[in-house]
Amino acid sequence: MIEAVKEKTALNNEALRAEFSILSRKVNGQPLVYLDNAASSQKPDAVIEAIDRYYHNEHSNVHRGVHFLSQLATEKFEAARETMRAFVNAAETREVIFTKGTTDGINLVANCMARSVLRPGDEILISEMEHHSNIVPWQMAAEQSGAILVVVDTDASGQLVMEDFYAKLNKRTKMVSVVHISNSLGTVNPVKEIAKAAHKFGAKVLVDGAQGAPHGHIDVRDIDCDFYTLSAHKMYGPTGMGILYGKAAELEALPPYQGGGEMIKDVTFEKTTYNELPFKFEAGTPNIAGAIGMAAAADWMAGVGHDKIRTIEKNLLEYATEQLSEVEGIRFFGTAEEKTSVISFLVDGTHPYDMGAIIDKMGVAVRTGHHCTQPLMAKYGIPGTVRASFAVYNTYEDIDTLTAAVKRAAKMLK
Ligand code: C6P
Repeated sequence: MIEAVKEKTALNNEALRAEFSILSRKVNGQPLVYLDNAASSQKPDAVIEAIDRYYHNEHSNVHRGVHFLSQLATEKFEAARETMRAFVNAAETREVIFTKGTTDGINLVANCMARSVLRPGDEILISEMEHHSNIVPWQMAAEQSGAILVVVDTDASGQLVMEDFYAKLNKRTKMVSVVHISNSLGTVNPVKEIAKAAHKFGAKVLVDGAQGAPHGHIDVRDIDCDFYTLSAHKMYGPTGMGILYGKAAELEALPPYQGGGEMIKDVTFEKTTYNELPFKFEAGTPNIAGAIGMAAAADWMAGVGHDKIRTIEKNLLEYATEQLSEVEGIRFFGTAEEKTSVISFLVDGTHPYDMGAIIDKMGVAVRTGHHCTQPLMAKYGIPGTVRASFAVYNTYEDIDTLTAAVKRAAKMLK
């Protein structure tokens, strides 16, 4: 029966898989089965080549020189901003701030809000399933401003309890910051509904899109969020790079984050005037190669097609759920109706670290532990999970290898 499912839904991803050179290497003497994509995906040749081309042929500092290479680098850098604008469907390129990644983007907003908007007694609403990157910056902002952190419940299947969200939303709520897709559970949150409700109370909305971006079809205008953050390295791009999208009016209203070159218009010892968007939030020489690599990744995803990416991931998730269900004593965490290609599980009588270490010897890379969501793990009363996460280049055979490895490891550990 399982074979029939496989036959009916051929993935047709052999050609695009061949664009990822790293996937043909061996690990511990075994062919690599890379299922740690939610932590960081691998990079297609097109992305690596774009970065290589930039450093070999096009490098100089941006926005600073009249010479040829500086202008070329600036052109490429600003073209990358336009590519990312289109990727998230922002209205204007000045709404796209280059950052080091999701963590950096959330820290920017939290820090700037703490210094401007937040007052003692104001409330910041987050959820139980947040990554530490969407908890700690808000705790710091609360400490600094006297605001209060309020947390929305998650139910046993890993879905937000919307009644609890509506009950906790009120006129003191100044910020609602929620994850688009949970990294530990795969749950897709109803961010459009959340934004609509939050705006009725005048609250601002940030969506942590670290796990949203890899699946494509991001539309910040449709969600109507005030801020959206993402990391390039989870969407086939380079590490240390990402964007913060912000509505122009919201970004204008915030004070600058860091001071330095690029973010200023005019400096005297008495007073500095700040640059316009997006440069107001981009102090110092930026990660030019990172921006070019990130745009190459967005272009690559567009070339594959966001629909195709989602279809492949959905088939992989269905097949993996079916296969892993056959493992004796397996428990899944995150069974929401709306979920992406992440499977978190534990096998009775085994510790996730031992499971991860043993299957690594069989060439299978998964993530084990709390996945930077310790409060969520505490809620479930577990130390962590084994997490397999799928990308567009994974195959049914990868899942067969994972399932066999988990069964073998479970036998060894019990
Ligand atoms: N999650 C994971 O294995 P950075 O490190 O800034 O690129 O992304 C942080 C981050 C924020 N929010 C969510 C939902 C995330 O999943 C992550 C990164 C990785 O799940 C590393 S902990």
